[in-house]
Amino acid sequence: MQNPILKPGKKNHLSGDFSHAEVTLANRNNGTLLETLNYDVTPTGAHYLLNHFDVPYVADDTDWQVSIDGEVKHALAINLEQIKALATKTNTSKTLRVTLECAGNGRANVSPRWPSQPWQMEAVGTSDWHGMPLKHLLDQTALLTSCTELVFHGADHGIDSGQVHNFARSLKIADALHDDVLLVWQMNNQPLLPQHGFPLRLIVPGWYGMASVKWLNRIEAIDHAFDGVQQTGTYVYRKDSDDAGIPVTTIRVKSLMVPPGIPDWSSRKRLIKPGPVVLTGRAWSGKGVPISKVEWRCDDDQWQEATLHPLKATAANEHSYAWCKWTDEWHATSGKHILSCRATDANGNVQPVEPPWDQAGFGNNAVQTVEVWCDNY
Ligand SMILES: Nc1nc2c(c(=O)[nH]1)N[C@H]1C(S)=C(S)[C@@H](COP(=O)(O)O)O[C@H]1N2
Ligand SMILES: [Mo]
Repeated sequence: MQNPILKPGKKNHLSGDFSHAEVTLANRNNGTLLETLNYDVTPTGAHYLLNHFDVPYVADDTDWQVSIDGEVKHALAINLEQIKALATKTNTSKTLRVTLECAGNGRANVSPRWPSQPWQMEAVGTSDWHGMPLKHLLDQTALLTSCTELVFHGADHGIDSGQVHNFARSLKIADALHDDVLLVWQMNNQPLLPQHGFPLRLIVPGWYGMASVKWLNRIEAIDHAFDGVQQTGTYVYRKDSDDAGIPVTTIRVKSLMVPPGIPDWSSRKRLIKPGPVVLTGRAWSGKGVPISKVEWRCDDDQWQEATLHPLKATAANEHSYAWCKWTDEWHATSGKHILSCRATDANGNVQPVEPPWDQAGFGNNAVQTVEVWCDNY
């Protein structure tokens, strides 16, 4: 009998209730709590999580080694202590506040949906990531001119689409050598948590999360286009399975609202009292492009422009890749209402009202809707 894991059948879209497999994934990969959008930096334990396989057990980070091989003049194996020493010696340590979002965020709101991690809207978070620019480590190896891409390999191992592999993603040389692509060993001034890539990961600001490879232990310089499972088998915008598609890269403009009022425990439906209600949330886009406008509306009323509160950058920590806070006040009247918010970035990209179709539910940046009941409770 053929092993069904190694010989997977064709996947089909789902509608209706979540499947057992989707709930299993959701229990492993937590989303953020939308009320933590109040914090400029997401509390570390409330940052969303997306792990394809199992979290590798790393007892001790001192002997964690990264090998750099392939199209390089000097192949190298360097441990984390040596990487930190190099950052100190070359004075290249760097911290960036980065909003990370999973490319599959919003997948569960696309109908019919793809059987995968069933994110509704909560796969986003912002952290202060500390490490050093990748390019300074690559300086030590001298990339050959034949090198066109770098493949980043994680230590996690599993099966997807019938293929046994370690999680691995590539970047084109020009993207990988960008000043802001970091090798990271701290998240919010603490060593990385095991589930966030301890002891070493990549952070690719402005890109959807899949590019930021965790448990990084190998960098492979190659002279061709990488076609690993996580590069070409998935993370491609496709209309259907026959579509060659377009690779998923940088984050699309998006905003979220902290759901106002108080929740009902099991349904999560929300109750507010009539009168003034503070609305607040966050908005972000990819590639370091700032947010130029956030609007919100109640039901089908006119869109109202909210006040933006961009984070203040410091010399030690630029904030161009971090989300922007927005606030406004709403005068709530009795009855059931649907609140929505939508952001526009400095390039004029606006969130659509309907999810853009993608067969696997990637890049869904449609406006969030929050249902509230207004009553004198
Ligand atoms: N090695 C490895 N790196 C990985 C992943 C993974 O499963 N394995 N998941 C990726 C995806 S899809 C996302 S969205 C981010 C999530 O990072 P976080 O769990 O720290 O929020 O990590 C990326 N890096
Ligand atoms: Mo992701």
